[in-house]
Amino acid sequence: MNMKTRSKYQKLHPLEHDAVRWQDGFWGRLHQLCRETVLPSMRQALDEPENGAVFSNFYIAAGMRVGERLGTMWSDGDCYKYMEALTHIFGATREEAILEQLDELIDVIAGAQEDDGYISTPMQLSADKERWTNLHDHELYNMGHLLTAASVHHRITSQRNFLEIAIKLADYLHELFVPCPPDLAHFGFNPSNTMGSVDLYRVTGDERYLELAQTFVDMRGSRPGGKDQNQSLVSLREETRAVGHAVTAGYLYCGAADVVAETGDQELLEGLRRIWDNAVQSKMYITGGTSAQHHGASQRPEFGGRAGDVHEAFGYEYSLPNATAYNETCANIAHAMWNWRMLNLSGDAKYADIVELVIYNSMLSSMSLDGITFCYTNPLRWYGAEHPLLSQDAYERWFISRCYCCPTNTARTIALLHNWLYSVSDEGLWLHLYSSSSVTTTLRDGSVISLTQESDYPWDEVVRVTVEAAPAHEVALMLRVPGWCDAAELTINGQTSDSALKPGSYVEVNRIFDAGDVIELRLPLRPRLIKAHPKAEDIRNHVAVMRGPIVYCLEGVDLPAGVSILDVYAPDDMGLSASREDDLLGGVMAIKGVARHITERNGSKALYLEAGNEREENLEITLIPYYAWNNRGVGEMTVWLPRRY
Ligand code: FUB
Ligand code: ZN
Repeated sequence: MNMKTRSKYQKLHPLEHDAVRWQDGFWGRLHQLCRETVLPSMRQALDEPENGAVFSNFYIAAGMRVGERLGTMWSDGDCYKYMEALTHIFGATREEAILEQLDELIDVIAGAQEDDGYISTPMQLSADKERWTNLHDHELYNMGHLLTAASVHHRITSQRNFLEIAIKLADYLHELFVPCPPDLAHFGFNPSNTMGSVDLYRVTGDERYLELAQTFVDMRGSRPGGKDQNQSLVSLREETRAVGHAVTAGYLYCGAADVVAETGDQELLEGLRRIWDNAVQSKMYITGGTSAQHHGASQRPEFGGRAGDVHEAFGYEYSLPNATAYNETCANIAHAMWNWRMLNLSGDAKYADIVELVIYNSMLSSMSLDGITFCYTNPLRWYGAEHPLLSQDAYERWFISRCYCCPTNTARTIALLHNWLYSVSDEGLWLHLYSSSSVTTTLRDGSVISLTQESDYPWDEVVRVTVEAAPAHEVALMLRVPGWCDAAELTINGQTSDSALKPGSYVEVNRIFDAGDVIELRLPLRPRLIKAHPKAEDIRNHVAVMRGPIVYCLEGVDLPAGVSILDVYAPDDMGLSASREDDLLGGVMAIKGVARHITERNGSKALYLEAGNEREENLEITLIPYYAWNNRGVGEMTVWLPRRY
């Protein structure tokens, strides 16, 4: 076995799994919540018979319990994501009890695995189902998450118990898929299997698993009869658009980026870049959400529009409806995961901007502030108790659900986020995200650097980096200047740096550092009014408010009784200012300002009225971070406010 620490075609590389430790900051507090509340309560949910994901299936398949299959066909995959999250928490805490919980589950999973390596318990417990006959049985989704969870487990614990299960499974998959059976060409929905195969390749060094991952990528679009819904109509190498089911798309793009990192496949990378441009420039919500459609048709002019129906999917270019936005949490997280991979392939800060946008907004919005309940869709407007529910929408977040994919995805992303703060390259150490933490890592030349980062970002604008230990030679630190920040300032030991601080780039500080050196990056945070491309008709002539990476929203509960969000608009100057509210929503920076309130619509319920003659008055409003909405009961919410009534 030959654990790989470096992907040959990646510019930036991950740090050791234990290099970064959270301290008391925004993400440090969430990591603590994840450890103390989110995961223990999630374990209870995963033992609830009514939940969409359940551990009981493994016990039954292993012959350790008697009972019926419960949950969805993708239940196993969601259980593995929980185990992956727990493993990351073990990496941070080394708590024996976590290892024991994992070991117990791994023993059961080993017992559930078939002799030939196959494991997907919902299939194994369904006498009427046959392997590899229905895409929606989610076999590859379940297996892919196993491969990743086991690889992470081996990397962090050095144990082999989970890894052996993954190897046996991957050997089975290699034999089945690498010959490319034509009837399985488009098999794969939410294809975590490509990422999982590369993860296993990285911990074992076994080239067959990379070959398996390449096969999974190349299968798509390789035969007639593909569909946009699962990105099998056009091969990734020729693709120009982000289409179809947005989780399936995100996972596919992640897997392809992993293959590029190991093979340097430029044609595939070009495809991913084109898809990224299309997704980010015309199909992404301001929150980083990516799926505009619950159900619809794929827009594909080059096929005469006949690309088939889609659901839970990317929308048309510039079609970004608010109240009916789907924005599944898993899709948003997949988008962040893809951008994290593109960042490491290129070192381009535009990808880090999207990672940051998603994690603070359309990922965090999925979880209640107490870490116990979750949601699936993340719309940008809500009409309160009268909101017409579409598939998977809910009035309030829930503890269990018939589809439990999103909660475990959120938990594992919070649990692993310390891995996304930094990367190393031949040049030095890259700082992507800001939150109080400490890091000790080995640079590419074998020397060791230790830093602490102190910051109350995203509420506060100062990031203070103190060098704790550094090599006796020059080292480069690359600090990210976010794309939204046009007035960044940098000081080194109190002296203003004359380096260019271009928005959306990394500023390089290159010198021989001494212990005690302080680098201070100031990222001025002011409320910014954001407008959309004029083709985005749902939000044309609207504005949204952002401060740093945080998207704000207006909630009905913050309006005077009897005032509806529908009667509020944003005048040219709202006099917006931020204020720290320690008692609001767990402690947030709120934004206050003066909007206009239409006080009279002449009582008419008519769909159309002659414009004019509305009466209006000033209205003081308080905007809260979008991620914190729906924590104070069911009510109205909007991210976008019209410019004029
Ligand atoms: O496919 C299984 C789950 O249902 C996914 O995670 C969601 O995207 C939805 O398709
Ligand atoms: Zn989901």
